[in-house]
Amino acid sequence: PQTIYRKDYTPPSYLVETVELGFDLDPARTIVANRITLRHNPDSKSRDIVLHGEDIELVALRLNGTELNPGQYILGTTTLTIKKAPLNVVLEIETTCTPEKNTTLSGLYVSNGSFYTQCEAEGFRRITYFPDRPDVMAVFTVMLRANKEKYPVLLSNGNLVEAGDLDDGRHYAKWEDPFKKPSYLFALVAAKLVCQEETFKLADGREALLQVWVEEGNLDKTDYAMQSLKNSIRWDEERWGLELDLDRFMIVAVGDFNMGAMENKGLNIFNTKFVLANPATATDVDYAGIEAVVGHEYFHNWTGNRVTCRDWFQLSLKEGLTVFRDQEFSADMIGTDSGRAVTRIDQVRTLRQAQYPEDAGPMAHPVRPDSFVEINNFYTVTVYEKGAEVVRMYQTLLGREGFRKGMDLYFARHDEQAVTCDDFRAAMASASGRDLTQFERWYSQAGTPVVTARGEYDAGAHRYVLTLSQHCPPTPGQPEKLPFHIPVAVGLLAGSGRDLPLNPNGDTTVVLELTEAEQSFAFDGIPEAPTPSLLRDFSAPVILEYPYTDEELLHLFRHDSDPVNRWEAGQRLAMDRLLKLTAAVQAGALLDLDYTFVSAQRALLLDNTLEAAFREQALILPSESVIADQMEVVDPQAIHHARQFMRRTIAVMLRSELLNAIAANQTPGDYSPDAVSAGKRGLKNLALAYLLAAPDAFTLDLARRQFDEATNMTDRASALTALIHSGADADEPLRAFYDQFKGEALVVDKWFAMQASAPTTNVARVRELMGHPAFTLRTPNRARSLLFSFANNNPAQFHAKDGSGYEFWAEHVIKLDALNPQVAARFARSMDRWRRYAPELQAHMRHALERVAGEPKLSNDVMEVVSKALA
Ligand code: BAL
Ligand code: ZN
Repeated sequence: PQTIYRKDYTPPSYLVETVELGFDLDPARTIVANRITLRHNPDSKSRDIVLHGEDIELVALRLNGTELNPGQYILGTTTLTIKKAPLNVVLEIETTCTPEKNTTLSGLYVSNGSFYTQCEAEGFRRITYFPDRPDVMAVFTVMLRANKEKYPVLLSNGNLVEAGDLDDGRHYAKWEDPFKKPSYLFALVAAKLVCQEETFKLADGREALLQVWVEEGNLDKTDYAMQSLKNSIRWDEERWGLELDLDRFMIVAVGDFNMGAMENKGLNIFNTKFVLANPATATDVDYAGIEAVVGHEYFHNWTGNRVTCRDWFQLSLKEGLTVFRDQEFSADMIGTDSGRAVTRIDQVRTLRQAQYPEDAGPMAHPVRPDSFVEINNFYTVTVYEKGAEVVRMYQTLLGREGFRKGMDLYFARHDEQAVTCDDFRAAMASASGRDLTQFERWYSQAGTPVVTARGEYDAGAHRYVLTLSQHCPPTPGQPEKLPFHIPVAVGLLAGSGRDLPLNPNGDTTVVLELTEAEQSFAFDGIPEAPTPSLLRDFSAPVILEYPYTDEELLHLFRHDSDPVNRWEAGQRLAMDRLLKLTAAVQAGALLDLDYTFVSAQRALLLDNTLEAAFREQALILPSESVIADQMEVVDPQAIHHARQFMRRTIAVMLRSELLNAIAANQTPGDYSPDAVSAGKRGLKNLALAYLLAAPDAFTLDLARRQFDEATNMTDRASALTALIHSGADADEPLRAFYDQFKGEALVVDKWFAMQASAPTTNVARVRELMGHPAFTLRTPNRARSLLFSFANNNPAQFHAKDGSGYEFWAEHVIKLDALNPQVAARFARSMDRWRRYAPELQAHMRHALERVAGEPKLSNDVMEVVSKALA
C-alpha cells in the first residue's frame, strides 16, 4: 500500500462549482447521475481532471455534452483521469453501485432495509466519480427517487425544494444545500422512519425546523436528543456567537454505523447509541454520551463545515476543536464548578486510558500527522482528545476572552474556506498579539511530554523555587524532540490545607509557561514550606513527575482546592500501592493494604460536603490497563489479582460505609439524567460493585433486589454487572435481562459487553456467546460489544498465557476485515502494545500478528495497523 505524505500536498487542478446528483435508489443496483461544473484552478499547473472512484461501475461519461469513449480518459482502480481538459468543463457521469452488498458502511449502504450514507473521509467516491478531497467545495442539488412504500422518507442536505409521486409506486424529493461544502459532508437517507420535530427560535428571530428521525417504535426515545440539540443551538449562540445557518436541521439514527455520528450538513446521521434513550433502556453514561455527541455534531456546523480542512492531515483542526467545544458544552450544561471538575476528570481518564498508550505505541502520530496509508486509521484519540487538549491550552494561555477573540478572527478570516491547523494558530496569535511559534510543536511532535518538577523552600527568604524540566520520549520517525510550550497551572498549599497567595494580587493559582528544557520559577512571600499542587485542572497533556511523599499526597487528597488535583493525589496513592501489590503477587508474597490508604478512602466516602459524583471519581481505582502502563514488563494476571485484592480489602474494611453510601444515595421518584442524580447513582453503584468484590449472602441479595426492582437502566445494568463480575451464579438474572430487552438492540449490546468484560469470561465463553442468535459481526455496535469489550476490558483473560486470546483476535481481525475494514482495523489496534509483555506472550502475539499480516487479501486499513505493530 502507498503512503501519503502531508508535504506532498498540491492544490486541486480543477474546482467544482455545482453538483447535481440524481439517484435511482435500488438496493441491488442504484443508478447515480452526476452532473458537475468544473473550472480550472489558477493555483494549479495541471490541466488534468482527477476524479476518485471506488467499487462503482462507470456507465457513461460526457464532457461538455460529448460522450467520451474509453480512449479519451484513463480509468484506474481508484481514479478516473481526463488529461488536458478545457478550462471550463461540464461532466456528466453515470455510475451504478450495489448498496445491499456494501458491508463496509462507507459510501451508500443498506441497514435494516433502508438506505444511508457515510462519506467521511473518503466514502463519496464509493457513490460517484468526484474530486473527493475536502478542499474542493461545491454547491449540491440532489434528486432522490425510490419506491414510496419501502422508502417513504427521502432526505438529503439543506432544504427540501420539491417532492411528489412518480410512476410504478415511486416518489421523488429534491434537496438543495445553499452552502458550499466538500463531498465528505454529503448525505442521503431513504428509509421507513418517523420523526419527532419542533420549530425552534434562533437568536436572530428566525425559526428553524428541528427533526429527530428514528425507526418506528423508537419515538419514545428521542426526547433527550431533541433537548440536547436545542441546548446545543442555544449554547453555540451564547458562548461563541454562532448561529444555525439553515432553516432545517435533521438528526437520523441508524443501527449500523462505523462511528458515533456524522456531521453532514443539515443532515446529521447518528449511530442509534447516541440518539435513543429512555430511562428503561439507557444509562446515565448513555445520556451523557448523547448530549456530548449531539453537541459535537451540531458544533461541527461551524467548526468543520463552514470552515473545513484543507486536507486530511488537518483533521484535528475540526475534530480537536469540536471535541473541546463539546467538552465545554457538557461542562456548562452541569453549570457547577464541581460538576465541571468531574467532566475534566473524565477527560483526563480517557487520555490516560487510551491516548497516552497510543502516543507511546507503534501507531503514535502527531496531532497533525505527517503521513498515513489509510486516513480512516487516523480518527484517533490523539487527533480527537489530544487535539482538544491542544485547543484547551490556547484558552489556558490566552484566557477565555483572548481565546474567544481568536475564534472570532478565525471565522472572520476563513468562513467557507478549507484551511490548516497553522491558520487556526495564526488567528489565535494575531488576535492575542502572542507569539505562538513554539506552540506549533504540539501539532508536529508525537509523544507524551514528561515534566519533572522539584521544589526548594528557603525559610529565611520566604521564597519557594519550583524547577520544571521537560523531555519527550522518541516515537516512530521522531527520535529527538524539541521543548514544548507547556502551560503548568500551579498552587501552593499551606500546612493548614489552605491555598497560599502566590503574588501581590493574591492569586492562588498561576499558569507558568514552560518553554525551555528546564526553567525555575520563584515565588516570594511564602511563609512556610508548601505542598505544591501541580498541573491544576490538568493544564497540559503531559506526565507530571514529582517525588511526592505519602504525607504530601494525603494532604492534597484531603485539602487541595483544585478538585482535579485532589482526585489526582488519590490516584497516585492508589497507583503506588497497586504496583507494590502487583510485585507482591508476582513474588508470591503476602498481600497487604495499609490502613492509611483505606482510612483516606473512608474519609472521602464519608465527606458529605463533596458531591457524590466527585466521591465516585475519587474512589474509582486506576484501571488494569493504566496500571499496566506503569510496568516495565506487563503481567496482566498479576495486575488483575492485585487490583481485585485492593477492591476486596476496601469492600471488607469499609463494608458499613459502603452500605451507608448505597442507602444515602437512592434517587427515588421519576428518573432524571441530571448530573446530581447521576452522581448519586454513580456513587451508589460503585459502592455496590465494591461490596460484590467480596460478596456474601446479604450483598448478593442487595444486588439481586436492585436488579429486580430497578426503575431505570443505570441501576439495573449496574446490579447485573456487579453480580456477573462477582463470580456468583448470575445465569438467571442474565436470562431475565435478555428476555426483557431482546427487542432493544442497544440493551442487547450491554448484555454482551458486561459478560465479555467479566473476569470469568475466557475465550471459550466468548466463542460461545458468538454463537448466540443475537450475535453478528456485521453490526459494528454488536462486534464492539463482545469482541472489543473482551480484548480491551478483560486483559487478564485476553492475555491468557496459552495465547488463545491472540489466536481468537487474529481469526476475527481477518473475518471482520472481509466485511468492514474500518471496524477490523480498530479491533486490530488491541495488539498495539505487544512488545511490553513477557517474552512467552510476545511470541504468541507476534505469531498472531504475522498470521494477520500474511493474509493475502488484507485491506490497507488492517495492513497499516499490523505492519506498524510489527515494524
Ligand atoms: N467527523 C466524523 C465524526 C465526528 O467526529 O463527528
Ligand atoms: Zn467530530
